[in-house]
Amino acid sequence: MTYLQKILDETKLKNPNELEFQQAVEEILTSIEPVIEKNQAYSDLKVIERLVEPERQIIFRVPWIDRNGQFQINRGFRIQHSSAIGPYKGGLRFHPTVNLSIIKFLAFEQTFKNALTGLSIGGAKGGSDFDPKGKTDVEIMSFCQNFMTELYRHIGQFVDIPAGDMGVGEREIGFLYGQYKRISNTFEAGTLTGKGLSYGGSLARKEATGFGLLYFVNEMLKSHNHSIQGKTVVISGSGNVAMYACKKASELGAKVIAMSDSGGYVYDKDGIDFTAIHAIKEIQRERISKYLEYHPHAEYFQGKRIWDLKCDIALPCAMQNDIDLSAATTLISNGCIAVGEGANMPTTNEAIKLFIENNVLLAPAKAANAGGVATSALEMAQNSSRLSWSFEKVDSTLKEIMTNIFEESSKAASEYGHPGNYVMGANIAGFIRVANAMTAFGAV
Ligand code: NDP
Ligand code: 2IT
Repeated sequence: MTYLQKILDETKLKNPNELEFQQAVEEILTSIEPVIEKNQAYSDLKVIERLVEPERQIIFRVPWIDRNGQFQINRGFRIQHSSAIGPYKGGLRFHPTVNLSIIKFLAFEQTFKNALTGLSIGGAKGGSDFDPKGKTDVEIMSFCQNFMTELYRHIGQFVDIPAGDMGVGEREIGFLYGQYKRISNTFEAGTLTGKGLSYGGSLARKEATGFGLLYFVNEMLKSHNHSIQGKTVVISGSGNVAMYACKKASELGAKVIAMSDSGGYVYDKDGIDFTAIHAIKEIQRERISKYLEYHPHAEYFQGKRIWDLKCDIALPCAMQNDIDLSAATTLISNGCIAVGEGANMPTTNEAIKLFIENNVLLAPAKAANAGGVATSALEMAQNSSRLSWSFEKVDSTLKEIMTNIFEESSKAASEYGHPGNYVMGANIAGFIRVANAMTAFGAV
């Protein structure tokens, strides 16, 4: 049995019910074999054994009061995975499916993603099994305040900097920051990112993940002599990432024909209208089926799989494990040439393998969706300097960072014998940065 296989087996035994965490670890460990072979110090210093164990795991009770005056109890998490290259950094997810396995996989991924940005940020993730759907603003506020009442003692601008993820956007960050400010008696803006513009937020943070995804995908297509112009795109989800991916894809000349939410998908042969999606999702917080009120010629398919549509480019921007082997098989037989992962771990390991065997270009999540966290780090830089950058400055820096991430992933893939395999390239490039810092610190 190989050294890495042994670590993987032990990790599975030690975390028996955590399938998502196991999957994320497996994806990295199967990529880094050539790196371990070349550098004995990583195994001597047990870098991988250390990385499969988060530095700190915090689980807490969140009591809050609903609109009927009843007590509700949820579970809160913060996994501080690695502080090797900077303070812990990563989003908060509020979704009923949240559990320890999901937050651990997200924190693990975040460490390597953050390393790829080239910025000084470690990896973390947090969240709760709280379901924001159907809740009033006052309920959301009550939950966020009670969540922060525990979380505040574990975070800080030089310690751990949370941000948004599924179910956590500007409204929630406002409630969370307000409570942090109140109980810590500081205005330490760099403690949370994704803030509103009036109290330290950054222009273009909202757009950053979706825009960054398209900058990466565009670089990837160009380097394989494809143009994004005129390509047909299907996007799963219609939240923060999906929405701004749609906007940038259209701006670059592609045609987005379908988007979804957890209820179903809309298909618009004329191209999805970003303004309508934005109004329905970001402003009204409504279901995507409402798109038909704006564009009656469009079609809504309840409970149907969006990946059955024929497209050139698939952009999964919703949940983990959205594209399984069967969806990947359909996409390939329909002629899909590229997949850009806006969501975290949206493709199963079996589906990744199939895409690569079939020469489908795969932009892996930890590289392709790193624009969000990179722009969070730009928000922190603005907070530290007490300055606010223009939209153009943030956007052009984001574009530069995404281009660098593409080039680094591409270079690492070629250097280790797998040109064009950006999954391996991103895993290797991210791993090396973290591993070198850990090696420098010795046994910590
Ligand atoms: P949002 O909460 O804004 O949006 C999530 C979207 O996914 C919603 O449209 C939601 O629909 C949809 N969705 C959820 N479950 C399903 C499902 N089973 N089938 C189809 N659609 C579904 O979250 P974000 O856009 O912020 O996050 C999306 C993904 O991107 C996540 O994987 C997240 O980890 C990742 N990500 C986010 C970043 C960020 O900066 N926000 C940065 C990097 C990655 P519904 O409303 O019906 O639940
Ligand atoms: O998955 C992610 O990278 C995010 N949800 C963004 C994290 C951040 O700190 O901006």
